[in-house]
Amino acid sequence: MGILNITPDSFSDGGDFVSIERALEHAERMVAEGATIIDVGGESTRPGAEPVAEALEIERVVPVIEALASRIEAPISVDTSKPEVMRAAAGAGASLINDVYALRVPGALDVAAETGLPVCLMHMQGEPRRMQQQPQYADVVADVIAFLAARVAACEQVGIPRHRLLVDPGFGFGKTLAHNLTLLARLEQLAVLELPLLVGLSRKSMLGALTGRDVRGRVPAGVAAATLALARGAAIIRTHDVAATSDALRVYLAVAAIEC
Ligand code: YH5
Repeated sequence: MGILNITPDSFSDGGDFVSIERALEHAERMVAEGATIIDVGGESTRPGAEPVAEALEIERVVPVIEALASRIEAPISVDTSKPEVMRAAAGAGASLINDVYALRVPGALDVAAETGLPVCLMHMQGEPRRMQQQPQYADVVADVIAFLAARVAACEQVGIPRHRLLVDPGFGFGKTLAHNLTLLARLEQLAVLELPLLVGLSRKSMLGALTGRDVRGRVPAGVAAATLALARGAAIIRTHDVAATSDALRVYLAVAAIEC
């Protein structure tokens, strides 16, 4: 899963012709590099990031999803927590809802059910502005599993069947370095949920903490982390760095295919 962020840079706020064209080119490059899903996001959920208004988020993501849906074969996912963005994205051609709030925003469960789309439910403790202040768990793996199981049950209650769900432990979302490492080491235990596992590790601060590198220098660490996640049962890797990750995954899968 290649990440396509439609968030403001120094030249534009997203939504204008130039930023749509740039987004399409980036998505097409990621597909050429091996991405089989493109994850389109219009709101930053990095620690400390400010929320974005609903209308602005729709303005950013809908034109890109519409254009991509007609230009690429790969399914398009929408990284959003807002019900109206989910609805608009589904109308524009999105095939998957990727929600870091796991449909906890009021109205999101019902809208997600109405779209009929598959949903990735991610674990997060707290909310992006403050989640890294004091993350605390009794047992991070058990707590994440219990949370995800409860969200799966909430989905089933509103008519989203299990076969439409994926789960994600939410690396970096309300977790210390020790919590993130424990989750990666024990990722196999999430198999009790019996759902496909999506993980996002690329460029995250846990990689910076381990290597001392800034965001641009974290590709090798992210590739190592992605490979470890795959070995422990991940089905989908969400990454900014598609070419490098896809090479590593090919090596891993070729070795995993050998009968021992
Ligand atoms: C995820 O893990 N993450 S947005 C901070 C960084 C780098 C990257 C520099 N959406 C996930 O990618 N959706 C995001 O530090 C996600 N799983 C799913 N399913 C955060 C992000 C990032 C944050």
